[in-house]
Parts: sequence; structure tokens; C-alpha cells
Amino acid sequence: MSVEIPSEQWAQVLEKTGSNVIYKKIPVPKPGPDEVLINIKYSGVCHTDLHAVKGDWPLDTKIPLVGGHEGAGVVVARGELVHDVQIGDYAGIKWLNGSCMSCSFCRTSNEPLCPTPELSGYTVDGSFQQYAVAKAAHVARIPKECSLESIAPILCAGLTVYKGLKESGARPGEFVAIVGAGGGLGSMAIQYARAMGLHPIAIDGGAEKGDMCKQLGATTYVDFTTTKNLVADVKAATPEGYGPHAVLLLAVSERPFQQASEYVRPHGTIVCVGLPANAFLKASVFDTVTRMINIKGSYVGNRQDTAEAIEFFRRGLIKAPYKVVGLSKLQEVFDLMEEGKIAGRYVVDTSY
Ligand code: 8ID
Ligand code: ZN
Ligand code: ZN
Repeated sequence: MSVEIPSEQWAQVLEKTGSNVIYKKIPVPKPGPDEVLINIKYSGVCHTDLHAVKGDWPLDTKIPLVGGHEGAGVVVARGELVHDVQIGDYAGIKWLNGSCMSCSFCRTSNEPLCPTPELSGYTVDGSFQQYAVAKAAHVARIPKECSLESIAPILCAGLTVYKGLKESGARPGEFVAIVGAGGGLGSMAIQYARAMGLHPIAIDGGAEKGDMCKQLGATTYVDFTTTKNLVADVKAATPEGYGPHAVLLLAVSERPFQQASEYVRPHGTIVCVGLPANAFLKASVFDTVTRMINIKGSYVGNRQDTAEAIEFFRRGLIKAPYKVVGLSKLQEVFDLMEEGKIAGRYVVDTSY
């Protein structure tokens, strides 16, 4: 089967760190021998994309850069070494665009820890364009029955929170605090937590996010902008008032990372996922020891985690809210995100 591929396409390009993205035409890339070319139909917009634009992290992006790493589309071309992905298949661009596959991390399916990763929308061009390339071994396999529009946010947000919840060790029937629950990752986390038999306590700011969190299945909503005592409120939302068994930190500010050890249940686990700029963890050594608190990080997920996160979605268990706008409006989405005004996720449609 052959598909007509244009030589030019629309893309959002970052030409200088810290400046606005520019909607313009650029050449369509060609896949290498072990790569596929995906006609991206929809892409979610992750806060990581905004961190990349602003240069928030101690890791440089490529410049010029096409961002985006929640790209869902159709495979239109493949390199000669690719056999297990067919033209016409649905596939997804994830944050991990490629990894070496031969280091000891890749060999043990810890490929996000590969020392030489290729990162979509960061070190290689991502999904804010109509055609994007990725290593065939790493593209997400998307079942044909799935809507490309609504699966896009699963490719980073869904996968990441699913993995984070697994890393937390929380078991069915236990409570997990989701910090930043009204955002893109957070709204997914409420749904995955529910689907995994956990009781999610949502923490975020404002009434709109509160309503959404409750609708998605949060047992309690704690508004960090109005509460008089966040630690007491979170503990009170758990049986016996001992605090949640796990905390998933998804917020883009440092304060909640410092606070979590004050309300997590003794022997509980704090999982850091959000990546606020220049942030540090601080926890009382006395509390950490005498309350036996675990503090750890979780970074996206491997190919199996991806398949499992997609399977939850395919079964209809994950229905987090999103709004669709044209790719041409990406800068407006970034502006809203910067102001913390997005409840759930934005998805861009690459056709306008
Ligand atoms: O693999 C990873 N670890 C990974 C993968 C994907 C994304 C990490 N991330 C990181 C992103 O880079 C970003 O730093 O996770 C973070 C959250 O991404 P997002 O969900 O895409 O961002 P968002 O939609 O803007 O949501 C953030 C929410 O945090 C809330 C905001 O109100 C917003 O709803 N928030 C903030 I800012 N301060 C808060 C606080 N003190 C807070 N919620 C509760 N308490
Ligand atoms: Zn992301
Ligand atoms: Zn490797």
C-alpha cells in the first residue's frame, strides 16, 4: 500500500528558547531505516512542551524545535528494517522517541533511563506537525477501534500517571492523593486510580477544577488556594485520619513537593512526577525515618507500560476531559497553561 506524502507540511516551530512558537510550513521529514513516518492527526499539549519552550530544565532542546509528544496518527511510510508496523496502522509518538536498545537499561526494559535517548519535541522534532518520525520499536501501537483524538493524551499523560501509580505500590482499596489533579496528568490520574481500584483524593486550585475532579471520581477535593490547613484536610479525607497510602506529585510548583511528607500515611510512598523549574525536595529527616516514608521519582513508562495504559483506555475505563483546537492556536494554549487556567488537557488538530 502506498500513500501520497506531500513535500511540505504545517508545523509549530520554536526558533528561540523563550519566544512564541511560529506556525509555518516546513519540509516533511523522511524516516530512517528503523523508523516510521506518522501522519499526525491530533496531539495533546503537555506542560513539558511549555517547559521546553521556556528553557526551564537543565537540558537543552534542539533549535529550531517542533515540540509535542502526544501525537496520534496513521503510519504512512516506514524504513526498510521495519516489519512489525504496517502502512495504515494507527500509531503514537511518545516522549521517548527512541533509545539505543543495547545498554543495560534498555536491555532490562528501563528504556526511559537509557543514557542516549531521543526525546520527541525536545531533542528531536515531535508531534506539533502533520508528519513526524519515530523509531518503530518505540511508537505506541494504537488499536484501530480507538479515537485518535481522545487517545492522544494517553500517550504521555495517561502512560506517565499509570506508571506513577504502579510505582507508588498502592493497592486496591487504598487512598492516593493526586496533587495537581485538575491538570492534564491529574485528570488522567483520577481516572486511572479509579480503574485500578484506588480512592483518589484530588488537590488543586479553583472551583472549575474541583467540579471536574469530583465528576471524574475523586472522593474528596482539597482546594490549595482556599484551604486553611491543607495537611489536616488531606489527612481527614482518609480512614482513621492517618493520611493517604501514596501521593502522586504532578504539580508545577515546588511547595507541594515540600508538603507531601507531612500528610502521607506512615510507611506510605511519595512519587514525584511533576518537574517544576529549579525545584528541590525537602523533608524532615526525623519524620521520614520514624514514619518510614518512601520518596521516589517516576519518569514516563516503558513499552509494556504504554501498551497497558492504552488497554485501559481501549476498554473504556479512561474518559478524561479535553478540548480540541487547531494546531495554529498552539500559542494560545501555552498562554492558558502558563496561567494555570486549563482544566484537563488541550488537544490540537493538525488540519487547521
Ligand atoms: O515522566 C514524567 N515524570 C512526566 C511526564 C509528563 C509530564 C512529567 N511531566 C511533568 C510536566 O513537565 C509538568 O511539570 O508533569 C507536570 C504536570 O504536567 P501537566 O499535567 O501537563 O501540567 P498542567 O496541566 O499544567 O497541570 C498542573 C496542575 O498543577 C496544579 C495546577 O493548578 C495545574 O492544574 N498546581 C500547581 I501549578 N500548584 C499546585 C499546588 N500547590 C497545584 N496543584 C496542587 N497544589
Ligand atoms: Zn508529556
Ligand atoms: Zn539504551
